[in-house]
Order: sequence, then structure tokens, then C-alpha cells
Amino acid sequence: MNNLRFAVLGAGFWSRCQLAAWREVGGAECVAVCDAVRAKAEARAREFSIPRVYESAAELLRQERLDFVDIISSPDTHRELVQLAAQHQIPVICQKPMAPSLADAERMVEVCRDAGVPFFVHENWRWQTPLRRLKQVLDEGQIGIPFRARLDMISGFPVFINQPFLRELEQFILSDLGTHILDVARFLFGEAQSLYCQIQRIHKDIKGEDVATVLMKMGGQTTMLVEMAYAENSLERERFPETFAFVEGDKGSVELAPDFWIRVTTQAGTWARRCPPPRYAWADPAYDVVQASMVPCLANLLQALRGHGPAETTAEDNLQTLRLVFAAYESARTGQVVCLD
Ligand code: 89V
Repeated sequence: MNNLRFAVLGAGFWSRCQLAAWREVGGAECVAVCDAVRAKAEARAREFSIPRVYESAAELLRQERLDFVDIISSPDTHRELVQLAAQHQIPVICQKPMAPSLADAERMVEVCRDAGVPFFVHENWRWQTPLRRLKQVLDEGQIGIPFRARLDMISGFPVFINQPFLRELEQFILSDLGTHILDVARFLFGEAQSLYCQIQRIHKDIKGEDVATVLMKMGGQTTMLVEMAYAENSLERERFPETFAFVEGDKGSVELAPDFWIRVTTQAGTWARRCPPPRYAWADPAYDVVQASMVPCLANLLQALRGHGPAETTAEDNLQTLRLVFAAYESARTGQVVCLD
């Protein structure tokens, strides 16, 4: 099978592991990289033997023969780049969050739909090994009907060191991390019927919120609590970027605990299994479970780009996740429960 040819738009922090993950997946070849800061694009090109470098995405799209583009730039640039790719009839993969507003995201989906251009979001969190295993336990009915669940990603990790622009976002944790965790909630429990959220800012030197608590009714049957924090308030054991879960069902419970342990308890007793992610030499150990999840995520998107199966994280699907993110901001602002039916 021929390699698909793609270009990367944006050569910042995440482009390194994304390109390494593409190499791991195989079947796709990066032929050009673009960044407004040419030196950044040149550095990535050298590191990954990418033949051509551009400062302008418009120029790149005029010059290159591509099967798709992979947009890894900051969220405020996504709309323009997606529209540009659609004009050139080039399928798009775009980093999360798809856009800084729901209106922008809806417009981007509409533009690609009208142009007949496939549009996917690189939403990798749900592809983490332990979360896939948790989903399997739920789907097998091991704990019966899940009536209540909790997802936690509470961390003191200094996330601003590698991603300084996050300090400047007026909307921070829900749009950066909430896109992931609320997507996982949908992946595990289905669509939400209602949502209530409170947010806080603990860091004094950032613009947006760094703590969020979201309560939802999901899948018509599950009361879901999602707790997120980047408060840097010194946890005894820092577990970034692990997500923890506890789900109660009418026949038992399942816990996703530190160090990737899954424990299922039913009347028959408790079984426990460790479900660590695969280790890749290229992955930054500080982000291992997250960066490892890029491999199955990209493999799934590549299969869809080849027309060999559905993608889980189409942009259309991701709009449902973004609706939760923006409903959470609305609830935090108004103090009201948002009905989503
Ligand atoms: O993986 C990400 O999207 C990062 C993180 C949530 C780890 O901060 O932005």
C-alpha cells in the first residue's frame, strides 16, 4: 500500500511527538512542514527528514500534492487553516480543541461538509490503554448498569512550562483539558442530558480557570462527576497525566487507580489488573500515557483516510464534546444547570 502524503501545519511542542507517532504508525509520509517562525519548521524538518519547509500555509497548499494535512498549531489559527485546506479539497486532521468557540467549530464542520472534505479531530485521550480497558469492562456488563461515575484529572504538574500560551487563555482548563476528559465521559457513558459546572482560578498569574468541577447526567442513567485541576498545590504523589475513574453499577464497581490499575469488584470478589500504556522511546516520560495514545488515535484516523473504516473522532462527533465544554462555561457563568436534550 502506498504511503499517504501529508503536511504538518505548526511546528511547536506537540508536533514532535505527533510526527514520532506518525512514524510509529507507518503508512503516511510527511512531505512538508509549515510554521510562521521558519526556524521552528526548519528544526522539525531536520529532526524528521522532512524535505520541504514553508512559512505560509497558503503557499504550501498551492505547491504540494497532499493526501491530507495535520494541523498542530494553536487553536486560534485552526479555523483559517481548516478553511484553506477545504478550499484545496484536502482532508484535514486538526488538534484539539477544534476551535476557541462553538460557533467557529460549527462553521468549520459546515465548510468541510459543503466541500465534501473529510475532517477529523486529533482527540487522543480516549485512546489511552487503561481507558480502553475500562470501557471494555463497562461494555461487557461486568458491573451491570453504571448509575454513578467519577473521572479525575487533578494535577500539580507545571503544564505552563512546555505550553506557555496556556497562561494567556481566557478559557483554560475546560478548553485544554476538559475537551479531553469530557470526550472520555462521552466515550464511556454516552451523550449528556444536563450539565452543571463551577470553575476557579488558583494560579494568580494566568488569565483563565485552572480548576473545574462538572456534574452531568449521561446516557440517561449515569450521574457523572468530572474533577479537573492544575492548581500546582503540591500533591503527595503527582500522577500527571493519569486519569482516574470510579464507576458504580448495580452489579459491582470498577476503579481506574494510580499506576494504571483496574480493579473490578462484584459479588464474586475483586480482580485487579495493571493496564499500562506501551512505552515508546520517543515519548516524553512526563507525558507517556498521553503521547502513547497518539499512536492508536492516528492509526484510526489513517484507516478512515484510506476509506477502510470509520474514524471515532470525526469533527462532527467532536462537536458534541465541544458542546459540553461551552455548556460548562455557560453554567459556570450563570450558575444554572444547562439542559442539553
Ligand atoms: O494533551 C494535551 O492536550 C495537553 C494537556 C492536556 C496535557 O495539557 O494540552
